[in-house]
Amino acid sequence: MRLRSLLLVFISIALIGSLASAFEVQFPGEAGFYIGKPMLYVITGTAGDPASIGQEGVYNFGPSKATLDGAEYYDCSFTVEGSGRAHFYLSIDSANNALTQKGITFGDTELDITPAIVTLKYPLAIGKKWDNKNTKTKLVAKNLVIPGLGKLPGDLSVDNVVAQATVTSQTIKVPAGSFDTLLVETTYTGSPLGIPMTLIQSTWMSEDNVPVKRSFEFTKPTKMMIYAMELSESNPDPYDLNWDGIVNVLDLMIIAKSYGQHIQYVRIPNPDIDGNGVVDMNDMEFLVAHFGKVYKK
Ligand SMILES: [Ca+2]
Ligand SMILES: [Ca+2]
Repeated sequence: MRLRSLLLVFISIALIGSLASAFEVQFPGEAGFYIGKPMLYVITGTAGDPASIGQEGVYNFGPSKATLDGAEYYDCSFTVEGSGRAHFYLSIDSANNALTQKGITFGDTELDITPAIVTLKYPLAIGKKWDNKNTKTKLVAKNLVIPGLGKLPGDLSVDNVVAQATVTSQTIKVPAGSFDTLLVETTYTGSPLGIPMTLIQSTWMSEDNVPVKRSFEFTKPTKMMIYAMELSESNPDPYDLNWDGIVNVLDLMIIAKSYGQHIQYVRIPNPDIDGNGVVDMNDMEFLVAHFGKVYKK
């Protein structure tokens, strides 16, 4: 009897696990990266000013572009008022269903990766892995701060940087709500100046292709968080669901598409405007009441 109930518990856990994680993120095309639509994140970890923890910043994927080594990249930025801006140079590779990263700048520090590295390879699904072992990847860092060594005086060049990514699933709670996510963990290893170094970049992707949480940390030679941030609002405006600056029929279509659905985890855009857990007439009425409203971008 005891065994049977134990068995039941295990079966239920297995079922819950499979239900919670039964999604894949397909390559969403250019439109699926929310280009130029501001997303709010709260800083939860930093190697910089500890006072910035708890501060909110705005992340933008583009829309402006930068040319690096003769190729165009979206200039994606994370801006915290009063304490500067970090840039991520990303490219949507439609031919290979991937998102690639060319470089990062934060403060004085500049990182350049040649060739650009694949950070997300679609479709994203549990158990998926990829790496850059077939390419010789070089990282050049200017004004890099290494834990235990301080700020390096010249450029630091690291040959044969190995990046290995794995995808698992996780349900997480961030200020924007509870999300069912796919966790993409990329481990970077290399030996600058003969010192073995490991960096782990983690991105928790929602089923709507939104990074709900991100972190970047050294695990070798010492453990040090470079940055960590979490999505702080699921929708900057609850009625302008697609963030194009106006409440209109396109937003209504988002509700219509998921009408009647029960929303267990937060969706982006979130059709459950009133947050009662189901996409229903209330949400329609809220949206209709704000129909035609124009928002400043
Ligand atoms: Ca809209
Ligand atoms: Ca609702």
